[in-house]
Amino acid sequence: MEKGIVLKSTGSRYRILCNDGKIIECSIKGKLRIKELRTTNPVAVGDNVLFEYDSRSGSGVITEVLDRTNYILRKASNLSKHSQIIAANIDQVFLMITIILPETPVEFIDRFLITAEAYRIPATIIINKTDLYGEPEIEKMKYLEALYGKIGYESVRLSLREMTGLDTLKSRMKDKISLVSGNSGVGKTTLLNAFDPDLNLKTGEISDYHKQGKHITTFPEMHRMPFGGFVVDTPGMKGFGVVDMEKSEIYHFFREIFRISKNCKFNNCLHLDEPGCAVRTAVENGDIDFLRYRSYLNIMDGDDRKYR
Ligand SMILES: Nc1nc2c(ncn2[C@@H]2O[C@H](COP(=O)(O)OP(=O)(O)OP(=O)(O)O)[C@@H](O)[C@H]2O)c(=O)[nH]1
Ligand SMILES: [Mg+2]
Ligand SMILES: [Zn+2]
Repeated sequence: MEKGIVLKSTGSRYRILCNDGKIIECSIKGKLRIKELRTTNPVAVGDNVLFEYDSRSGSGVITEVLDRTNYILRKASNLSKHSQIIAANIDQVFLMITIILPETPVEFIDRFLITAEAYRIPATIIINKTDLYGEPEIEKMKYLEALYGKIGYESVRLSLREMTGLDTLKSRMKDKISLVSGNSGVGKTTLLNAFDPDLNLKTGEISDYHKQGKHITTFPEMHRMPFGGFVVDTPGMKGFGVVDMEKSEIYHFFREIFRISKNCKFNNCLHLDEPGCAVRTAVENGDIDFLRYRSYLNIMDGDDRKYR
């Protein structure tokens, strides 16, 4: 029996990094099932697994998934009760955004941040492609930095064209397991290639017509970094699903809304139109940013099935 960590999972095949540095392709034992979780992939990137190595074929069979410290899920599809595990055992998450080419919507940022909050995983925002920004984009970048800074999320400016901001990220990612998420085309895979040019991963072009990425990366994949630690590159998601969240608890994951909600008149206040709602008052006088409140309303308004 050998132990290793899952670098990549594509349906039925798994790439495992062993303790001794070897990389072994594995399949999975027929009966392997993870407790009560109903997921489409019982083994995910970042999982620590035990496997049996077959020296004749040079491949292995995973027999056990060791306990996870955490995992990030996403709905397999809108109607499905099943979820897909994006990654497990993650120390921290980075949301890469861009002001233009493509533009990351604020609601996308908020959906991501509340998901990280729900999983209690520290989150940092990376603002990439700063080389493309003129005056209006810089204004918007500063606005977002101030908005999220006030709530308690740090932002790091990055340009992978000019190679600025890389050292800050390296020092934060060193010796940790980090996940990089963000919409298609923001530059997640380009960042991995900048960290380690030997990776030579496939990156995309931004189509001028849609000003969007083209979903180049199709599976989450974990890469070992030359400076120590691992980074998980993920496919650009159109919308980061908010799973396993009751409507009545969504506001718990908007940090500043949760803080102020303690002053609401009713303790079951959902901050929609209840009398004596301290959250609405705070939105009106600018203590809570309207964009954040709008994200909250949109998420509350969303398809119920997303929330369980
Ligand atoms: N100008 C500029 N272009 C960049 C920068 N970073 C990445 N790009 C370009 O943006 C495009 C998309 O980059 P990718 O790394 O493929 O984006 P991704 O986030 O991995 O996209 P998906 O895999 O589809 O989710 C590529 O053409 C990169 O060269 C940057 O800092 N400045
Ligand atoms: Mg990519
Ligand atoms: Zn309220």
